[in-house]
Amino acid sequence: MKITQLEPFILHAPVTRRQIADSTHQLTHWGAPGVIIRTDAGVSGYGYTGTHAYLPGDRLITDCIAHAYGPLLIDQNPLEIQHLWRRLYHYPPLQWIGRGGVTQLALSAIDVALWDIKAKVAGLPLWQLLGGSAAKTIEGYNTDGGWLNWSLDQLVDDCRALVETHGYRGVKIKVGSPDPYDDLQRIEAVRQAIGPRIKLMIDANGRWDLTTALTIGRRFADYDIRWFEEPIWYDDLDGHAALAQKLATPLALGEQLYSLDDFRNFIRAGAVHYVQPDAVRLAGITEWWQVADLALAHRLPVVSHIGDMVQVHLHLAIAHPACHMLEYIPWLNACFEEPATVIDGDFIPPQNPGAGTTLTEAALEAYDVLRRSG
Ligand code: 0YR
Ligand code: MG
Repeated sequence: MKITQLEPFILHAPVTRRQIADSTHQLTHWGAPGVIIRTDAGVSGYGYTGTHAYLPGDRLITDCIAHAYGPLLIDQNPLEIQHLWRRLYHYPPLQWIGRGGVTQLALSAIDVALWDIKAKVAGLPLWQLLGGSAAKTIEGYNTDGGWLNWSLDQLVDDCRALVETHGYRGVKIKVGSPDPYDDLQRIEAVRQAIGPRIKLMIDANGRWDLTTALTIGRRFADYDIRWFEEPIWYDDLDGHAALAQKLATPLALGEQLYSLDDFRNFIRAGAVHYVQPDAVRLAGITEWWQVADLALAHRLPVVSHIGDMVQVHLHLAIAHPACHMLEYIPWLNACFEEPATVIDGDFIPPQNPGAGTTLTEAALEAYDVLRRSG
């Protein structure tokens, strides 16, 4: 079996409600720059990464896929993923400019497409190819009701509806307001609205400095916060280790870490409790699995960040023993042949062969800005 062609795409799909914001980002669309890898066997793999739909940046990613990695992939056997991954990851002229950022996101999309091909050739959903079982429950927690640009009333109404109407047993809300006491007020109101049994997570998206995170973080214990996510600048290992020591609330991070080595350093320093690798920010499923094994060896739970808007990570969560819970944000739902689905707070195991990444032709027609811009 041989790779014959790489066909890049860039989806820009609208977020569910006009515009959302966390402490650091504002967006109206979710971006999915990626690639369809075609083979001589008639099977095609779909892979993509996740962005904030900034076209000039997304074009760098698809150019990297098509022009930098593409020539290394043509005529290769797509089933030999570990071999290809090593070759691409360590290809000297790309390693020189890579190991993070654009080149890495490009590699992640390619790796996901290769796993999609492998599972389709096997005729299995990826979770089953990787040894998982549909008998395992993956609890969904929802992050699409807690945006920082919501008014307090809207925030509380959303969180209540997620729990009471949609059956979620966990919600995550954003913090990192200019005045952190506003955040405490929002946390208190949400905790009151959802009651004591629902898991409540908070996410500062790296906004605070160490002093603020320490001072405000001490108050979180009053609201039974399951985890405090990205409290301070992503790379500040010592700062996170200090917070982990001094706060009662567990720390979660990983969505801005790019490598197995980054995760090893944070885990070894005791700077993370909930490990949040993202297969489309790491170098694909291949490196995600390495990180999940590393976390398992330290008996730490893995709760992936979902730059892919869940599709791939649902398969991984079902298959990997360190996973029991997964984030849910529905922004790309309309794009897939089999969109990830939560019923009564739990994910439904996907049935189609592949990694869950196959796009509908209608989605490509409607949202592929690369086609449109030529
Ligand atoms: C929106 N999930 C996150 C989204 C998300 C961000 O900016 O990208 O909130 O990546 O922190 O936990
Ligand atoms: Mg986050």
